[in-house]
Amino acid sequence: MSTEQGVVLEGTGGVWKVRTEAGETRDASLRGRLKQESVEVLKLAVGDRVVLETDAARTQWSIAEILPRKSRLARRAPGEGHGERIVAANVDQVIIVFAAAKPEPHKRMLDRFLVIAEANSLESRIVINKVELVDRPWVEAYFSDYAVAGYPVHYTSVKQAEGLTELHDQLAGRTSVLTGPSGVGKSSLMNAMYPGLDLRVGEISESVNKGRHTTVGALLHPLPDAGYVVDTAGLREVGMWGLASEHLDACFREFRPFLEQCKFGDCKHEVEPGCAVIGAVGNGISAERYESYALLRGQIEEEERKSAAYRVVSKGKKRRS
Ligand SMILES: Nc1nc2c(ncn2[C@@H]2O[C@H](COP(=O)(O)OP(=O)(O)OP(=O)(O)O)[C@@H](O)[C@H]2O)c(=O)[nH]1
Ligand SMILES: [Mg+2]
Ligand SMILES: [Zn+2]
Repeated sequence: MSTEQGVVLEGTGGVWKVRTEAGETRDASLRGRLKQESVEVLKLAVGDRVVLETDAARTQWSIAEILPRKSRLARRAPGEGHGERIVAANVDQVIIVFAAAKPEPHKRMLDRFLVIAEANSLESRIVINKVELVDRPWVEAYFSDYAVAGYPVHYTSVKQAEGLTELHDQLAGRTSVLTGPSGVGKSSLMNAMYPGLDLRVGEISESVNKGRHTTVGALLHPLPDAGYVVDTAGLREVGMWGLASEHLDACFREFRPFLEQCKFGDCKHEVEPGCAVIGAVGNGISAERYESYALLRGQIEEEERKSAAYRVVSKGKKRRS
């Protein structure tokens, strides 16, 4: 019996593709004992590091052990309720790509992606592609809130081969989740940075994949320079509504220095007197980011009200039956 360590690249129908340290790809199933061991095992995800075992003939491989994760991206905010699904494990960063134009950037959507990454305690990196289509000072001013908030922002153009080396350097040796709206140039960026690499990034259009990605899950692509890129459709739906409204404020990273200074411990930063967040708007927190917070908070609270009402209704039904 010999063992090998590897990284899970994808999983379908109980068979997991695992890339070994030697760079070979093996199909493996979860060992029976592991299957029963705990719920955690049911959440085996791409990016997980595992120990593979094989028989003497080296024909059958099975996953004997899942090594501890250092991070993960989940469909539900960590520790908040049931039904958590791990999209990818051992993620180092989330790369959020938008276009400077065509399609027009949507900052409120960018904020949602950032909240999702923050809720999972993951670093984010923002990429604004197609910058050759717009005035450079304008676009840098337009996204300046994010640099001020502390996010690295890359300005790239696949067309003019701009900013690609810098982005490439940040992907090397790390596991990155690449995300962003359709048509912003995610696949183009990957192909430009890794010529000849057959990446499926964005290949499956979101609409086609919509009904499938919950079961099929994400794909992990090995990069030539030792990193990985996770290709996952519909990060937009990940996590957000599992986040409790009172945790949203800390997901706006530039709010954090002020959160302890609000007069009330349970301050929602809406209308409360002595709110340090509101006090910092225009001076540490941009008005737009604050507005985005208020908007999202309203949406999450609305979801919470709906699901509380739903729980009451379904409880009543159960009792009658
Ligand atoms: N002008 C310009 N067009 C670009 C640039 N990068 C990509 N494009 C074009 O934008 C369009 C969409 O690019 P894709 O790479 O397919 O976009 P994507 O983000 O992968 O989209 P999905 O796979 O649908 O999520 C293509 O026509 C590209 O040629 C750029 O820097 N400048
Ligand atoms: Mg694509
Ligand atoms: Zn407050």
